[in-house]
Amino acid sequence: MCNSQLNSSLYLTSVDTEQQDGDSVNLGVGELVAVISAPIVVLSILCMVAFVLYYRYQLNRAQYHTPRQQYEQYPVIEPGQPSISDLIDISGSGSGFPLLVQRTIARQIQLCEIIGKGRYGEVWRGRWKGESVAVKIFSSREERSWFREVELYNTVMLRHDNILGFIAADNKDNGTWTQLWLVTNNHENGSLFDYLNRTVLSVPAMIKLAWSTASGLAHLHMEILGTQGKPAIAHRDLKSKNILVKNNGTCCIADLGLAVRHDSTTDSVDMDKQNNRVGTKRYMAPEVLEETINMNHFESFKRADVYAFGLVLWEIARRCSVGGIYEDYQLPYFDMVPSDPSVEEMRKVVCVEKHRPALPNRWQNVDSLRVMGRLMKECWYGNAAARLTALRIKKTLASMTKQGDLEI
Ligand SMILES: *[C@@H]1O[C@H](CO)[C@@H](O)[C@H](O)[C@H]1NC(C)=O
Ligand SMILES: *[C@@H]1O[C@H](CO)[C@@H](O)[C@H](O)[C@H]1NC(C)=O
Ligand SMILES: *[C@@H]1O[C@H](CO)[C@@H](O)[C@H](O)[C@H]1NC(C)=O
Ligand SMILES: CC(=O)N[C@H]1CO[C@H](CO)[C@@H](O)[C@@H]1O
Repeated sequence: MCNSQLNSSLYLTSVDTEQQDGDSVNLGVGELVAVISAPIVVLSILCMVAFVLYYRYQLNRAQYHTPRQQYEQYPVIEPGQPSISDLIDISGSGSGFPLLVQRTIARQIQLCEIIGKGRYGEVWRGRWKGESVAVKIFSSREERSWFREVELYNTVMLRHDNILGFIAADNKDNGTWTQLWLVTNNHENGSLFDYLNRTVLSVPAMIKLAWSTASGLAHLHMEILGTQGKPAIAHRDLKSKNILVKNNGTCCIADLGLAVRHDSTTDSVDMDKQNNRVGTKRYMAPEVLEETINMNHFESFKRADVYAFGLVLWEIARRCSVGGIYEDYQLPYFDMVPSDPSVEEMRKVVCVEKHRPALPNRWQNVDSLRVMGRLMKECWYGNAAARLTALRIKKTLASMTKQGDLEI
């Protein structure tokens, strides 16, 4: 009822007054034009800006996913679709999944808890569609390690029981910060280093750990020809912290951030010159400590791996209980160098004084431990060419599996 009081004459009067003044009427029209056209001009400019921005955004998106066509033939994962093992069957190649699939997986992962931390970055336990996965998040300093590891997994047929299973890699860039992810299988029992520290082994359990690790190393070192083949690869940072223990007591080798491949056609080593990382000093072979290793000769790197593997065998064998007797867990050279030793400290012990980890006397009285002792000594020779090959070690340990069970 508000309008019932409205006086129409009052309204008309005001209009009349305006019309009586000629100047003010002219001004009114000019203002009217300005008032109507200004928003239209502003609005159309806004529309044009919005259109240009949207177009550029679309263009960016397209570039981000390039080359798009290349991916289209691959399965893209929808919710409720295949599990990781299904995908492994689909990709079938033994190397990584298609890159877009990897990115899709990585972006669907929920991080749950941190399970490891180090110079390299952090390791998280994550979940992907109900499956437990491990997510290694590299520090930006370790970008080359991430790059190298992803490159190896994506180009080489590496799928093997005793090499950590690769699922996906992703680099998320939020403008100021690049997060580098490597998603792999998760093994609840953690690294061999942690496992040995808290577990005492039976003879068969010892052989299982040693044999499976040797099997992984032999697979890395071996060149396989053909379409499903792989070049020979040397690890260059083998140690108990880079080996994981699976649920059934076998091991798998992890961390290929320093690995090199052999190009057998040119007999060259594809060393990543931009990566400044070096192996772990405690596990460095004498020729690496003395810098006499021939970096152009691929065989040299395999021999340095075998030296480090010998040290791992020693760590494992100490934890093997026979008649209730075993040694406590220790890192190699624990009694000869400080923690976090320098290259110079290691060189003095390993090259100058020619020390090697001591073999406990009790090992002489048990067949399997005597064989283990002999194997590690043959991995430790100062003369790299005299060392055993990973395949030889694997075969010796495999033959022990049968005898080992009889012995206890
Ligand atoms: C990017 O991520 C880093 C680490 O998570 C964070 O500190 C930084 O604030 C983020 N920057 C932007 C622009 O979101
Ligand atoms: C351990 O599990 C793997 C599958 O994860 C299987 O292939 C292998 O045969 C098992 N090894 C032993 C000794 O049980
Ligand atoms: C073994 O584990 C204990 C407890 O976590 C730790 O204090 C010790 O340093 C570990 N041993 C070695 C050799 O690192
Ligand atoms: C080989 C081994 O010790 N596996 C163990 C890994 O951890 C799970 C859960 O803690 C145990 O059930 C397994 O026996």
